[in-house]
Amino acid sequence: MSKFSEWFHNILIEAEIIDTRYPIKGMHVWLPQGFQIRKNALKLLKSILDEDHEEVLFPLLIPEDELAKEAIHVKGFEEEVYWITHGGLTPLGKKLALRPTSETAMYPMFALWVRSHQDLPLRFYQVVNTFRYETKHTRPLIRVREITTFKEAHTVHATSQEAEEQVERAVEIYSSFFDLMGIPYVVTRRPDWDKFPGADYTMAFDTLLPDGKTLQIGTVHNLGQTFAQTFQITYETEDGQHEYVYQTCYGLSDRIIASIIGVHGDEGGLSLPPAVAPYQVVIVPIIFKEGAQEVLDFCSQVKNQLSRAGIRVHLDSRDLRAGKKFYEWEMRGVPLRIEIGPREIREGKMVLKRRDTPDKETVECREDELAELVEDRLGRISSHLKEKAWNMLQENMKETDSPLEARDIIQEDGGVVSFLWCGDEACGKELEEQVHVDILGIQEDADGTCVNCKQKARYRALLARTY
Ligand code: PR8
Repeated sequence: MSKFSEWFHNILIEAEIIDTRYPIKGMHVWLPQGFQIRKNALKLLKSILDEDHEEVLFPLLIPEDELAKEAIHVKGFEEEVYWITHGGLTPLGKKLALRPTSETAMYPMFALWVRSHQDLPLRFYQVVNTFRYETKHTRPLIRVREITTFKEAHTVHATSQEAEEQVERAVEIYSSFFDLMGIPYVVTRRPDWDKFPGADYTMAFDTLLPDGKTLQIGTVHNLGQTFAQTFQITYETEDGQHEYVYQTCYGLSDRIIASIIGVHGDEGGLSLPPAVAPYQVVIVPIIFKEGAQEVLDFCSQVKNQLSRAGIRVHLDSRDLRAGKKFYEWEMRGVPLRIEIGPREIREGKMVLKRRDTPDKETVECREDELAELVEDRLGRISSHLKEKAWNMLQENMKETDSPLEARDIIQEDGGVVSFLWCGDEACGKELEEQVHVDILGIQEDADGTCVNCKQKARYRALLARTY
């Protein structure tokens, strides 16, 4: 197990994110701390999506014949589907699949809903659990068999151009979501052999974890008319013709939380972006034998002030050593700590300690300016975490014009290597084998010669070791 892998597993337990002891491989229990981070992240995401999407909720089970209808799609998922075969003791006439994703649950219904061009576009999303019998090594939050936080959006359009535009819009939506949490990413168009089963093409977001491996954290698929033809989703045009619709879908998973933890954490534990931290601020009273009540009362007032300003704040009044509390809240990643003792009260000051920097700062605590001051520091923490994470990604992106050099870079330093590529599948697969990595995807058109086969290059492509 790599150092990061070990760190990641330990922090999930120590910071009480999830309990991995549930007796089914790849399925875990969200604990209150983890659940709060998840809830805050989903709240941010929903607030962006709700601007022009509608939230729905489809059943978990999909009848076998619907799942099997779209041949390429079902082929892509056949090894990963969990089946329900019985209701109690009675064998079911028709097997039911636990959704691995919901295209085949939703699209037969879309066929009923879409009638005329006036019904379009449709933009739906749901946040549900999906099930995939992953055969690769499972890892908590990263590769699970029950994806508990599957946010899937599905859109329906009259024209191919509108679907294209929706793909761009979805990339913008996910970019702004990841930006709020300071998670850096590269966006690529996946190679054809690695696209979503049934899609015309797939755009993917990948971030870099500290062990130099990338993690795919989101995907956007242009489905073209493939599913529309399979499920007969048609609409009547203004001049009375019947046309197939164009569709897109895009999804995120528990990997959102994995990346928040992995990208920002350090040897002290979690370091949470204020946007998702369960507590953004913790107040630790510094208590001596004398004047304890006065300190606690003062801390309470500070807490109320911050709380009134909408800041998620906790006063840790437990009868424990302050040092122990510091350690615990740092490990849990609380962005800002406020320390107040008798001396601070006397001097009208308080001590601020940011999780993301080593220094402490003593500030005046004028009541009317306090919330503003704390908000300012939380803003600085967000920017700093984001900047640090982006720098880390950029420092670990290298260019190469030789497969051997690519292999050496990846083996020694990990990270993302970019190169010129012809775009041919056989050449790409040969390259993947030679370098022992995956091609993440292509980023732009390019001139020159392919790093592997020396034919004309069509793209700049990225490769990395991936999760
Ligand atoms: C779709 N249909 O399904 P996608 N554990 C954790 N995260 C995972 C796992 C797993 N086992 N498998 C995939 N993901 C489309 C889009 C509706 C929505 C994450 O797309 O199969 C990956 O980060 O690409 C992936 O980007 C996302 O779920 C969506 O899955």
